[in-house]
Amino acid sequence: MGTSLRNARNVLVAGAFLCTSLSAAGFGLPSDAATAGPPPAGLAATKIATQPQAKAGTTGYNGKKWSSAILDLEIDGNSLIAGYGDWNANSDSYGGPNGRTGIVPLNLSTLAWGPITHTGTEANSLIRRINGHLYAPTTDPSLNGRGGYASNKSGTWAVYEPEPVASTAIHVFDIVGVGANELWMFGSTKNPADPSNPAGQATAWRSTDAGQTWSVAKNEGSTPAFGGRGYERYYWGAALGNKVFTQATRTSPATPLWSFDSAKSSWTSMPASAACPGFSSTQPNIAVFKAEAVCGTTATSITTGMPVFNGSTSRTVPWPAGERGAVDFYSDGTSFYILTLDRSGDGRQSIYRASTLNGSWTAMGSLPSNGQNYRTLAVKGNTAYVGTATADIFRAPLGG
Ligand SMILES: [Ca+2]
Ligand SMILES: [Ca+2]
Repeated sequence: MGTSLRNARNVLVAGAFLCTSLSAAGFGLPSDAATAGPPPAGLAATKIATQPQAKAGTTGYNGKKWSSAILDLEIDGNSLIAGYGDWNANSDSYGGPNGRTGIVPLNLSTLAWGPITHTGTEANSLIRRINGHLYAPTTDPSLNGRGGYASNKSGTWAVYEPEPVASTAIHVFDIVGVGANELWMFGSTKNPADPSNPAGQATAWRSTDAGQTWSVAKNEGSTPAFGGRGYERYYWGAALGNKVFTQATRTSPATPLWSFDSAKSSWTSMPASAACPGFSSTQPNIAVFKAEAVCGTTATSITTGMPVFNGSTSRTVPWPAGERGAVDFYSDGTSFYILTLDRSGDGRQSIYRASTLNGSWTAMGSLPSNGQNYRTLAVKGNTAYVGTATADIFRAPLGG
């Protein structure tokens, strides 16, 4: 229910827009048009479903109009799970006993939506796969929910609200796993030294027994409370090998990038510049692929390529020729996929695949032009699923 500064997913590509406007204004940056060339061949994409609870939001909810965007997608067996909700519009804080946001599996054979498991949050903005199961943190617990996560780790979907997370979390933005038994959550809590502050300190929680018990692993906030009070948060975590990385946003004085070594059970501070450019930004859209973290970021460097962090240093992987950014990433462990921003504003978004993050991309194809509406993708085998800003799910065969 805490106020959110902005929905991070919506600003992933802000830097790309900046580059375009600078180019147009004659600042000497390379023109997109000069290298764009033709877009990839069209995919045979079809709309297979509309997420009903996400779509219903457009009609207003106790006077609140909220976004219908699909925020994230994952696949579990024959079920597609779509994250949705609007934690800026506080979409579930003012409603019935169970709210409207939840986990609703889409059967990929029958294309029927299954029952809803209410998650007690205004949005599920992220769905992670950890040790073969899906986890969705309670991004912004509603009046009917508490801090924690939804998961199908038991075989069926359920909501887990463990202490001390449940009664203290204002936000839970991310959840990651290390090895077989270690889980982490990242978000924010009130600062005991400043109780009037709606969310005074970034907080990370750790479990070493597969989620049975939890404790605070780190928290930090501004001293005294920063002008952006309420926005001191860990928006993301990334697990690379035995190490977990996170960095708080809007702390003053600024706090470092942190690395926790699970083998040594100790924290090490690192300069923010060691990670991806913009890694500290309000962007939890981080995908791990082959022991590197790919960072969705608002930094202007996204105009030159995809920031990748290996735990020590960062590098930039060039976008496919003619492309200027991505709105989402997806890793199936073997291949890494990107869903691009449209090409120079022509409304043409495409899917590319890489097996190694070295700038060599295979064009899977472009989606039907629909005004920059595609937001997130997941891939199963050679089939892509794409969620839109208007609650729709598209399916596109990718070929071989
Ligand atoms: Ca995603
Ligand atoms: Ca909210």
